[in-house]
Amino acid sequence: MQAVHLSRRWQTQNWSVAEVEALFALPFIDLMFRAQSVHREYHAANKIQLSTLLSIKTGGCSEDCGYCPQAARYQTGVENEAILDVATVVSTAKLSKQNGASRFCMGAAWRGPKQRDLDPVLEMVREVKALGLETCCTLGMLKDGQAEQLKAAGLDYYNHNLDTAPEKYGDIVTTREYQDRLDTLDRVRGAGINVCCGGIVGMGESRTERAGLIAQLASLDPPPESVPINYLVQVEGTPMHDQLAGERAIDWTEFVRTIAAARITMPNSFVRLSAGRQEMNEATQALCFLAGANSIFYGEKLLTTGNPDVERDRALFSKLGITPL
Ligand code: SAM
Ligand code: DTB
Ligand code: SF4
Repeated sequence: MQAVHLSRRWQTQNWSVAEVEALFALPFIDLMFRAQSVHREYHAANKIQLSTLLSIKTGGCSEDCGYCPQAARYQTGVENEAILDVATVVSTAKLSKQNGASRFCMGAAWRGPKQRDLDPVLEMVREVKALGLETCCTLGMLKDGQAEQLKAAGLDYYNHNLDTAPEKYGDIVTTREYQDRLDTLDRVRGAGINVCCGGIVGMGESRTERAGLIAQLASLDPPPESVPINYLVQVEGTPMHDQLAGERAIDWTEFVRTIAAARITMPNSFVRLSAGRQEMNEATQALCFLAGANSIFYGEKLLTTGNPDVERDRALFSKLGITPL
């Protein structure tokens, strides 16, 4: 019962980087046990939430995020597409509901939306919500008043990631600051929208920097309701391509440890095993679930890159006795 008692106390604690690093330093089995103990206290042990992603505006982005296939400045082969029409988005959302998703996440390759961009998105949110799905958007930085408009349209979650530790951030993105991201998160929170905020593992960061990302996320007040942990999808043409090659490769245990650290430090949050599942074997995914991941992206595509198809995920869930939330 000691672990149960401690986890309650942790919930209200600000996590220092050193404290999160101490979690990473635990023997793997001890860390798994601790994460699973916290997980069972706060969540149904064998239930996983399913979100489906759709890119509603693809490519041609002005930003320089070093991991991103949609940045206009990198030659990645992603074809630019103007914003989808509302009917296409709604019919895709209907299909994902039929497949069992409970949340529909609409992503756009913008630095941030202009008002003329936001208007059709508001309509999409209204119509997707009317289908009985939870709604999520990821549109980049928000200006004053935009989060309120999204809330009024029925937006449940806004995704905006911190991506990495503050001290690593400048190596990955130069066209906006860490503080810009925190400001957008404040606007989302202030409008009463649930926050979905996480980061990427495998961009050449150190363990201290991985711990730094988790400490930042856990110290948001309150912590994000949803925490996507992405394993870098290496796309040719982006500066981060080959980041996981040779000496810089990170071991699968390190990714699982990051999930466990997120679970322990943010006990109430849904931790999403996000991008990178297609490159991951089933055993590693199962360990991520054991470490406390209780949400995935579901459907054969993320935004521009692949994700396991629905049949494969159904088979994995069946092997593990997991059911969708
Ligand atoms: N343009 C908006 C923005 O940047 O906030 C929304 C879309 S952006 C693609 C959403 C998030 O996807 C990024 O913040 C990043 O964490 C994640 N992402 C993008 N490319 C990725 C990749 N190659 N591997 C893993 N995650 C990635
Ligand atoms: C998040 O943290 N991961 C998703 C979602 N939020 C928008 C995006 C992953 C994108 C992977 C690369 C691609 O498909 O373009
Ligand atoms: Fe643009 Fe978002 Fe990609 Fe950055 S992550 S380049 S802002 S689409």
